[in-house]
Amino acid sequence: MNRRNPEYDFKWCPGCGDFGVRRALEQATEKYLIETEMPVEANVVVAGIGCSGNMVHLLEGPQPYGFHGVHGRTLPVAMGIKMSRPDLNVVIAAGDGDFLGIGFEHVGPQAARNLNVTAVVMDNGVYGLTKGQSSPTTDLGVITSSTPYGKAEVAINPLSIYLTMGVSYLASAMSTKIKDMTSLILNAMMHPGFSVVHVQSPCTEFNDTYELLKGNRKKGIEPVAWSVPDGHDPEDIEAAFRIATSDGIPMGLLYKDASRPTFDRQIAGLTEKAGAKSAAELMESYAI
Ligand SMILES: Cc1ncc(C[n+]2csc(CCOP(=O)(O)OP(=O)(O)O)c2C)c(N)n1
Ligand SMILES: [Mg+2]
Repeated sequence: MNRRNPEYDFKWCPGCGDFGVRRALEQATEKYLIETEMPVEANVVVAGIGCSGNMVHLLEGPQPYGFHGVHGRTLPVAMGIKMSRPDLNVVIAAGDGDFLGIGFEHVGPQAARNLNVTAVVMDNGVYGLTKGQSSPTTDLGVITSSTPYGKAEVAINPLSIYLTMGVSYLASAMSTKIKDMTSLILNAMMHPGFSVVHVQSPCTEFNDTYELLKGNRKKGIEPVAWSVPDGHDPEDIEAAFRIATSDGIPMGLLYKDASRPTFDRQIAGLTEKAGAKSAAELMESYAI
């Protein structure tokens, strides 16, 4: 519940990083509407299941359409929407478990297709909604409700995986840095192709990583998060890989390739080539 939307209870815990992501997504959407002169109804938020899934309920009054699908299937739903209505701005809001656990198999194919959608992945390194089981981004040794003696696997590196799979716009952000996140999300929306903004969005209840990410000088804790250097060329994929595989978590724009054709364009070209078939021709094509 908040001042702008007293009807809806967001069901996020105090201090949850997702509040910051919501603010950035709201602001990026508002700016996108101004820049593109599109109506708010031309925007769709597709959410997965999890605390992050609450993102479908964004603004009070006129707001993007929201599609709250099933766990791990934001990408197939987003693909369905984008292929039937390529004119819409489709934004995915998913958790680390949703996008990189149960839904992981969809990332590679959509990156290869360069599906023209934006995925905002809210990474809290845990399955927050179901009360704290480990996720693919939980660090080795962390005690969670599903790993009571410590997690046995190392955390995956989502940034290098996205690059390997061919995501054509990749940014990394922190939920407390709303201004940076807003511009990274806005640029992702404007990008022609599959864009991912991977956000560190800590869970105060089950995996509070604020101090780890931001550091604490008094306690001698160095921050894990660091900024992508100003001189980084986001079109240089090797440099992007070097950044993605460095120690800690880089923040900023890692990679951007706006030259690849998008999937909707590609399919429109093929449809034109194939031409329309009559019902009789279609029936004939099924005959053995
Ligand atoms: C098919 C299916 N399996 C399991 C669940 C239970 N479930 C709901 S949310 C969730 C994990 C969510 O984790 P994440 O995507 O990281 O989101 P968070 O809550 O941390 O934002 C699970 C396992 C489900 N709803 N559907
Ligand atoms: Mg999570």
